[in-house]
Amino acid sequence: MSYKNILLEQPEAGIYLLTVNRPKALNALNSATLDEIGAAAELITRDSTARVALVTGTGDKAFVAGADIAEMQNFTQEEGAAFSARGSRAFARLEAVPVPVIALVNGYCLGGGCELALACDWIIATDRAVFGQPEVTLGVCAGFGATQRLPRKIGPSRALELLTTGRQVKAEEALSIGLASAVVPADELMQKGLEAARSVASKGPVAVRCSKEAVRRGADMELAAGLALESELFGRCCASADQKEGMAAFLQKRRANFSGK
Ligand code: DAK
Repeated sequence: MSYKNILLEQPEAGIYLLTVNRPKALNALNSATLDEIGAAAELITRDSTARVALVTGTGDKAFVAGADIAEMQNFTQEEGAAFSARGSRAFARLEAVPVPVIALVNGYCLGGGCELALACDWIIATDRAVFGQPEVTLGVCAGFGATQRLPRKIGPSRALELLTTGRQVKAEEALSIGLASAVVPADELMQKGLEAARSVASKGPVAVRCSKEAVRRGADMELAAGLALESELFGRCCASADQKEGMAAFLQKRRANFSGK
């Protein structure tokens, strides 16, 4: 598939970089962009050599300023529901990517943009980042997952406050409420993102994938079932060449050379 609204690159082996690329509309998400994000997520999922992915937006003004208001303006009920389902499908595909996906948030991260970041595994923001769910200002509720993912991330009270006031949250507050995992100077975002990506990519690939599977699937389970899942995945790691190599390397006081098998 060729992309018109996103860029999909591999800056280094095993590291994908997905950039939403509609700078004239502050990278707003229209239907085509949502489909392309979903397709890119599928491609990364199918690539057994993928180790980690970064998601960002073109320019230093916005990560993504929301769903495309121009496209949504005259939606009927059916069209609105279909658009919401389209975004949810794309973000579910992103969330299901089996390797860690890190959002690099540069500037405005509003509405559907915040929902895109929430579908990633963690968020690195610049000190100029601004988060928010301003949908109610436009007369709609969130439609790409924020009513579900935001409360799971920052708790129902804080989520409802943001979802019903549309209040914007600056980077430091995003960090303090656990929405962002780190805040970095604006000109260091890509460097810090790549450092995080390299750190993930250097670890045992089977173990990294099992860690994500345990956390993601476990989030919807009762504790006992989640712990059983973890045990099963730990066993899977022990059947891997990566585990033999990682532990041999430790005992031989050398760096592990993982095969991802
Ligand atoms: N959609 C389309 N175009 C956008 C946009 C957006 N979300 N945000 C910005 N733009 C466009 C502007 O229209 C402008 O275009 P031109 O006039 O140059 O052609 C260009 O980007 C630059 O924006 P500004 O001139 O406004 O730039 P400023 O620096 O003055 O302001 C801003 C930046 C981010 C504060 C402002 O652009 C802004 O407030 N943007 C809208 C932010 C927002 O409300 N985002 C949430 C969108 S609603 C659902 C499905 C989905 C959703 C909800 C329900 N269902 C089906 C139920 C999701 C909804 C949303 O995400």
